[in-house]
Amino acid sequence: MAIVYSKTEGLTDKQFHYCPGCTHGIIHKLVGEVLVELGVLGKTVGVAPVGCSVLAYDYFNCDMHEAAHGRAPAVATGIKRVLPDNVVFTYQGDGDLASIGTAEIIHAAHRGEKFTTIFVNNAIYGMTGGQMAPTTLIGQKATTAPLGREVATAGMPLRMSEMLATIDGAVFVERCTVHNVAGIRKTKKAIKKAFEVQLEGKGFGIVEVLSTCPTNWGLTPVESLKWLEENMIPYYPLGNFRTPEEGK
Ligand SMILES: Cc1ncc(C[n+]2csc(CCOP(=O)(O)OP(=O)(O)O)c2C)c(N)n1
Ligand code: SF4
Repeated sequence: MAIVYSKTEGLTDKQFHYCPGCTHGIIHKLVGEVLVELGVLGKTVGVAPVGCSVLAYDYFNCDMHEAAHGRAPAVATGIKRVLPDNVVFTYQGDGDLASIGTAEIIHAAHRGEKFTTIFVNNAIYGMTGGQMAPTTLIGQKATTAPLGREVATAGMPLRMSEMLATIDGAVFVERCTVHNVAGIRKTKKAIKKAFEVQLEGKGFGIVEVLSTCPTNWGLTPVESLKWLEENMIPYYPLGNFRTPEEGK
């Protein structure tokens, strides 16, 4: 029988540990496919975060480095500066990137470090059991906000892409979603573009991907996709915030 689909060589054969309906796996697949299509898998170094994707070093079929929570951009800076001909990326959740690692990501962008960040925003701390993240929506329940996030005490959810797009060194900034097929296709295009920007030596690039966490949202996989579409996208609008053509 003809093979019509096979797993990308950009991923190892290791079975994902992600919960059913979690879209981390889709995002992994897209990154793996892009690295293969760009022909850079053999010279790529990824930096894994702390969060549910802490084991990303087992899944991507390239060299990988682990970083302490939030510090992936600092680690990636060191790797890229020492190995400028290699392709370097970080893969980070919203707790990792938008909370403990806020300074690292902002200053890596500010310095115009020439690596790529895949930012997985699921509006919650997944790995540690559903605590509120800076990205948690108003009214969204979390273990540390059992009645839902309140503006008075927790402020408004942080829009990282919009903020990073104000920084001159961040030459490519786009927000995407993987809750449906059209969104998955656009996300792949954005990831590819972000890596191309790195290959052209233009500066820092980031793709924010809106992602599900059925386990901590307390929803089924299908309900989670709907919840993302109906609740996350209105607050986190999709689109490109910066391209090299516009930036400088
Ligand atoms: C220095 C440090 N502080 C806190 C933690 C605990 N911790 C591990 S993962 C995590 C949050 C992960 O959430 P996120 O980055 O959104 O990723 P997700 O699990 O949702 O994919 C926290 C607070 C840690 N490991 N190290
Ligand atoms: S806890 Fe949430 S983010 Fe983590 S693997 Fe499960 S569904 Fe995915």
